[in-house]
Amino acid sequence: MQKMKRQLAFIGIALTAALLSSCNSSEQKEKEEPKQEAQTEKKKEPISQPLVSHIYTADPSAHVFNGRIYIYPSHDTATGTPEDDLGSHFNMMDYHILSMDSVGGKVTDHGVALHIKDVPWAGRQMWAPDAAFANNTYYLYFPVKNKKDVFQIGVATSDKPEGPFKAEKEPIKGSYSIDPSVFKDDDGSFYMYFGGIWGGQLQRWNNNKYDDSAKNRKPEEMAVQPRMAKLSKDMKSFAEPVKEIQIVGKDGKPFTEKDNDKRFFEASWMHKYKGKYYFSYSTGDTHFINYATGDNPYGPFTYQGVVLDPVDGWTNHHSIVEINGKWYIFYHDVQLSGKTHLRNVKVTELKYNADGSIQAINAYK
Ligand code: FUB
Repeated sequence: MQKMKRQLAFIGIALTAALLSSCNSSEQKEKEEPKQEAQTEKKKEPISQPLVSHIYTADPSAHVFNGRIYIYPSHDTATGTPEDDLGSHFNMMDYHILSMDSVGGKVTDHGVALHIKDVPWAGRQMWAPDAAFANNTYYLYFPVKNKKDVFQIGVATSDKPEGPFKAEKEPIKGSYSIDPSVFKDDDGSFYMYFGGIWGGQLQRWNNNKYDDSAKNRKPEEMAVQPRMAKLSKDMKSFAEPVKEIQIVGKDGKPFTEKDNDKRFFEASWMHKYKGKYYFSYSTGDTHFINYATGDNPYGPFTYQGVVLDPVDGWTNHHSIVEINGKWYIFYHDVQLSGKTHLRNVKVTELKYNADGSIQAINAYK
């Protein structure tokens, strides 16, 4: 009898505890819901809208050719490739060139400019391209994995800025990794800046030699630096061996991997402002676009600060260009899809301070 009473008392306690805990969790829920509402109310407003919404576009490299603005973006598509740290979900297969007569003007999509099936050496993943004009020809530079799954950089030509482009049969000799960006200096020389770590494979290239087994750098190790080479007059080959660029802090020292809010990750871009060379890049896993300045195209480049704060989506990639006396940054976020591999390109004005420093941009109000 005594035992039964004890059992009944235990059951009573257990039931009361269960009831209380269910009350607590529904209270908890109630507490969480308004919090979510408050977050929705404070939803951040983008400072600019996608340039096109009928296709997903990313990594915009902008240029002014013949007085018109041309944008050379990646063309994101939903291929269902599972997401991983190597960026396999960025499984793009072609390029579409966009153009407009002014910032804010109507944007034209010129259709497929180059498809992976027309690049004889390509395997998969057409990533961020760039373009240049020389020799009365438009050159499209693009990274794609070769048939051994190693990224290299290809070149294709056209007599029109919007293409269609015809790819060379082989990648640029000595090229590797991703995100080519081609800069024309005032003396007419062209330089290509490139590279990207992790899925971009730059950590596997040391002294221009490929080592498949090379791992991502450890926090205390020196950060991997971007690469560059002068282009030959034919614009289809390097005029010199690929060089490593030095990005250094104000103390003159290169960054270590743990300085990942400052060190180079991918998305090189070079522009010149008042005689100085501005090398800008993405910090990848910390999502900033940063910049460093130097006195010549080879560097070293001294870290200066942030150009663009993290945008919605994992990647951050940009180009900086002067149009009719004003400077603009072309960039992307994921406003249309909310998905990291389905991005949309945008543009906003970029301003300098009197000392030549760039006013950091936050893409949301
Ligand atoms: O678009 C694929 C890759 O994502 C680019 O090459 C990187 O810069 C990053 O934006």
